[in-house]
Amino acid sequence: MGKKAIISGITGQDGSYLAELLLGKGYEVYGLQRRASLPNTGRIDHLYGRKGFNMTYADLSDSSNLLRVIKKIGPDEFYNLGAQSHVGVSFDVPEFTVNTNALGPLRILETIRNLGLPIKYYQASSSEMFGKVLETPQKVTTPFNPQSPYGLSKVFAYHITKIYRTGYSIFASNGILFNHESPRRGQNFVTRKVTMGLSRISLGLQKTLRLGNLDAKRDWGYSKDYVEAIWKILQHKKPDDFLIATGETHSVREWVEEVGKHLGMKIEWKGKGLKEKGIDKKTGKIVIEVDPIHFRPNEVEFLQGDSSKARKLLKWKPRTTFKALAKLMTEADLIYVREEVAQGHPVTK
Ligand code: NAP
Ligand code: G4F
Repeated sequence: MGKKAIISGITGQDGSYLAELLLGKGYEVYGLQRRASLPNTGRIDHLYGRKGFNMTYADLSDSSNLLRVIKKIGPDEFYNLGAQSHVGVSFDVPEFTVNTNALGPLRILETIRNLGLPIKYYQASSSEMFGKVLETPQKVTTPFNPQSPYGLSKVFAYHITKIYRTGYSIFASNGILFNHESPRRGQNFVTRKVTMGLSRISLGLQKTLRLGNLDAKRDWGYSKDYVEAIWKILQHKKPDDFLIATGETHSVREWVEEVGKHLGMKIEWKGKGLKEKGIDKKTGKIVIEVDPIHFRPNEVEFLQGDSSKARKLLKWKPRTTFKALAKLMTEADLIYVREEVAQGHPVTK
């Protein structure tokens, strides 16, 4: 019989790709779904009915429910991907963010400890923990300097995972993943916001796209490549902490230009600060404007990861470049937007 894995956050970007990966490897997958007033399973609807795929209600804020579910399933592996994952939103809902992202992992680890079962635990740690970076490129050994409630909640989760590993001999590992994107990325993260927005503009369905800090730089990879690393981390012979990144860094501005190219635009920048505009040279139209509503109280300006430890010990490396990522996401969103229009979705001019 195949291994059993629980995935929290299965309805999210990474959870959906990880579920596909594990099912392909013959796992029995148990996804944790939280209650929502509208369907929240769009990314995994295609998996219902597939052999080995199971879903159950659970919430990372509910210890008794986590205990019941983990005890009943008795998994070999627990992938904790569930989180309030939006950095900007974490300034608006800091307590909820900490409850889910910091205390959620503690609740799972306490359950594993109390049950005394040999469950391997994966914690979805984040490059956001490096915050205002103290070293470049960032390594597994680089000190953390978080700048948001989200970043700090993940620092707690990172350390509590290490503490349960060393204190109670639980196989508990951290994957410090740098930004990773895909056509399944939430639409309020900058890469997807740009691929969706510029696709709509190219089809004449929207006039401009309003963004925040255009100069922020990120080390962007592809979610499908990164879930392979997540799986490999729990297959490693001993629990440990790994950093997963491409090693390349690009600005939001470069992402906009690259996406624009795939839509036949040539975006040039005019003006400074809040007055800066991105103009499509081919049409002369303004396609990007700056809106301070998207600025954060504290910003993480720069991230670039050194994943040499994972490349050596896990034999993992990213396969998708920045340019390839922009191409695949833009192509997917052009189709997505056309389908939205065909289905009569409202057009936001
Ligand atoms: P995502 O698309 O936002 O998915 C987050 C998932 O967590 C969703 O399934 C969400 O459920 C679930 N969730 C939220 N609050 C919950 C709660 N209280 N109880 C149970 N489930 C809850 O995020 P992602 O991009 O796939 O990222 C996966 C994990 O990796 C997250 O922990 C994130 O913080 C971390 N991470 C992501 C990146 C990245 O660049 N993507 C980088 C580093 C680390 P709903 O669908 O119902 O909202
Ligand atoms: O796409 P973002 O919202 O991602 P951010 O803040 O880097 O967080 C993501 O990556 C983390 C790993 O480092 C994860 F842990 C976290 O869960 C999440 O997946 O913003 C990227 C950059 C930021 O500097 C932001 O200020 O883009 C800048 N930005 C500029 N305009 C914008 C916008 N971000 C968003 N969301 N929306 C904008 O309009």
